[in-house]
Amino acid sequence: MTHLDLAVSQEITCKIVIIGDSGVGKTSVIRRFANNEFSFDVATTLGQDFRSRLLKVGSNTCRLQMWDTAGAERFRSISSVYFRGVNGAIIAYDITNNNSFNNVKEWMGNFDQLVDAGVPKLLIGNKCDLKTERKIEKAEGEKLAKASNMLFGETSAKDNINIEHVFMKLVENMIDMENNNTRMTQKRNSAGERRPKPTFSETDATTVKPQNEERNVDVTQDNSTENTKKKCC
Ligand SMILES: Nc1nc2c(ncn2[C@@H]2O[C@H](COP(=O)(O)OP(=O)(O)O)[C@@H](O)[C@H]2O)c(=O)[nH]1
Ligand SMILES: [Mg+2]
Repeated sequence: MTHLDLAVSQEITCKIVIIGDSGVGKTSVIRRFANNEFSFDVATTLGQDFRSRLLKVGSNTCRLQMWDTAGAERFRSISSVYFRGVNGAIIAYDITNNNSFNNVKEWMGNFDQLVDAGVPKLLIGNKCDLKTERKIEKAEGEKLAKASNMLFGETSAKDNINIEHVFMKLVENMIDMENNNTRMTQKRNSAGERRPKPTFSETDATTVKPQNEERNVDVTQDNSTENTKKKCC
């Protein structure tokens, strides 16, 4: 884990993963948010890859790395490396596909086995542009999310509906969570207890965003698509 010198750089890196059945639109959602692009012909490359986008958060810069399963979910063979150091997760289903909704619980179970319970999760019902083909009512998604303590939103990667909003909600939650952890850690430290490992990768998140600062966040597009052999620090 690398700690940045904040005098030199104010940038932190946060990692989110997206999971869910094949075909629900995971890759499309990431591409829409990272590069504002969409295609019906999404080429599948096996392995993991991620895209990133720079977000201006308060006076700091967050490089949001969005890791894609890149097809591995078809074989239920997502490596645990995918979840390492994760700060937030998106679990996706397709509102026109009952199976993809029924499988959400299984995806959540997989995630919870590998990742700290406190990591914020967002449930999305994607393809909400397909109104006449809808099988899952919005209220069902909301209910499941509430019962599982997840954020929720319906999205369309195709028509760019709600994508920006749900990602920002997740990032805000990740930052809140980290600020709370840091405050608890500071209390524990002053009581002489051992400091737990920080969730955010490159520096303490207190530097990310002062609590109560205005939330909505300026966004700077960063069009880099990167290959994942690189370790997410
Ligand atoms: N109508 C519609 N199609 C979508 C949407 N998102 C993805 N798709 C299409 O659904 C198919 C599967 O998308 P993909 O991103 O590969 O899903 P993944 O397997 O979960 O990564 C592709 O043909 C996409 O173009 C959406 O919001 N609306
Ligand atoms: Mg995909």
